[in-house]
Amino acid sequence: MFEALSERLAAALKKISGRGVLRPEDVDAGLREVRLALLEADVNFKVVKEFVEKVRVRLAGAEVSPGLTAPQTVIKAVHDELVELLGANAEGLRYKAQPPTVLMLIGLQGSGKTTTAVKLALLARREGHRPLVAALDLRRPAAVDQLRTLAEQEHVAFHTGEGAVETIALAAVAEARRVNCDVVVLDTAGRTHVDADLMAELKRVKAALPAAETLLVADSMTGQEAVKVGEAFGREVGVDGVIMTKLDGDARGGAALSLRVATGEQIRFAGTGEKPADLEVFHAERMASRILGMGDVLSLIEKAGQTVDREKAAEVERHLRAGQLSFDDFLAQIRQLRGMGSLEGLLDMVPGGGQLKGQLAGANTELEMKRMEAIILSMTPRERAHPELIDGARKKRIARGSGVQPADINRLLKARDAMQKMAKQFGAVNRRGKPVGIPRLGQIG
Ligand SMILES: Nc1nc2c(ncn2[C@@H]2O[C@H](COP(=O)(O)OP(=O)(O)OP(=O)(O)O)[C@@H](O)[C@H]2O)c(=O)[nH]1
Ligand SMILES: [Mg+2]
Repeated sequence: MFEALSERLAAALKKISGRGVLRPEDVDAGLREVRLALLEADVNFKVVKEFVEKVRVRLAGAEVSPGLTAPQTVIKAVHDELVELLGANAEGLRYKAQPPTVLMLIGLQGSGKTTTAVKLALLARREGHRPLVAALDLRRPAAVDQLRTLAEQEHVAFHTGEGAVETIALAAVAEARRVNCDVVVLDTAGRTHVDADLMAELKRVKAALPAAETLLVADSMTGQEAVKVGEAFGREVGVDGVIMTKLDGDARGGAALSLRVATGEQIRFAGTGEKPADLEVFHAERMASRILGMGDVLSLIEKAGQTVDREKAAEVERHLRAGQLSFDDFLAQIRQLRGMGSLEGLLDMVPGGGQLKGQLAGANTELEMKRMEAIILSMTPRERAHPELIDGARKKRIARGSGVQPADINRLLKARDAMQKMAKQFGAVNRRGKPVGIPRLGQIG
């Protein structure tokens, strides 16, 4: 999730010079790139402006933090500001002391309200509560059936009715009391655009149930519209929190920032798939790290300092830059990564790592690393130094030697190519003709 924005910011920030002093022109250059990256990620332009100014204030007169390079200092400031903007505290469902807890889901058509209603019901049940979902989307009979079917599949209590939506909402609460349910999730109708009729309907429901919490469900693919949508629902109906859906897709990330600013409310949950279990409490820290694609830069620096063999790292780096990544280098990288913890956790912390992680998705990465190591150890020194020598016959021999399939060898060759390609991108030379100073595994610390 958020890969597009994170890759973009990673590219942007590496253009800042790596000098030890944070000069105003470095800050300007960095912030210009941050602004462009955010705009391209579809963050609303007003939000971008505000955000960039806040980072500028944060950086005004700041010195390069001890142990960090200038770009890392800017990254840290952007990261800290993101966390602050997104809201530092992750919070799950707020249950009412006096049941039932009523949650009203509102949002545009197709944003994910119906799916999320069932997801929230299951979350409540996991937390020991008894949920009921109610269909208030009466314009489309199919909408009622959709919720009914999902509820039945998950054995969640369901209610609907006919007539005025606010009457049905009240009846749903009464029904919940009758069947001893203490959480009621109201699924409302959506429209393709912010629409006066819909707003009036939602207001009536809300007036009938003053104790309900209103959660705006928003598709994370929503672009510049996000602020308009957030402001309209906030102003007309009132919003107590936001749920971002479809964060498993290639969401560009902008909507989370825009909605947070537009509604003034926290992003509370993240939908991460179509299945009823795919809902997570939203974590600002985690999200900010992902947006940056640098992950938690500081903890990476800490970890790297403890385990990196600097000389070997420098050599790998030289080879990467020259476009000659050998399998000896690759082996050193793998071993270094393994010494530092889980590969996936680490990839989150490395610029561009999201890309690699995508390619590894679903794999058992620990096992995969061991397998890679075995394969490399079955290569001759010449093959390690010159991977281009590895033809079909050699692949077969290496596969036999390491007890894997030739397809596994191909995967490893591809992984090396991907790493090499990434390194070439990051190793590019900046405008002033100096190598770009981005944090790399071998360099930081
Ligand atoms: N991948 C993914 N798909 C999701 C997620 N949430 C919802 N969807 C899908 O998005 C589509 C629309 O979801 P609904 O729950 O029907 O949306 P809605 O807001 O109820 O739509 P209307 O009732 O038409 O206003 C469905 O195909 C869902 O499966 C999510 O977090 N990830
Ligand atoms: Mg629906």
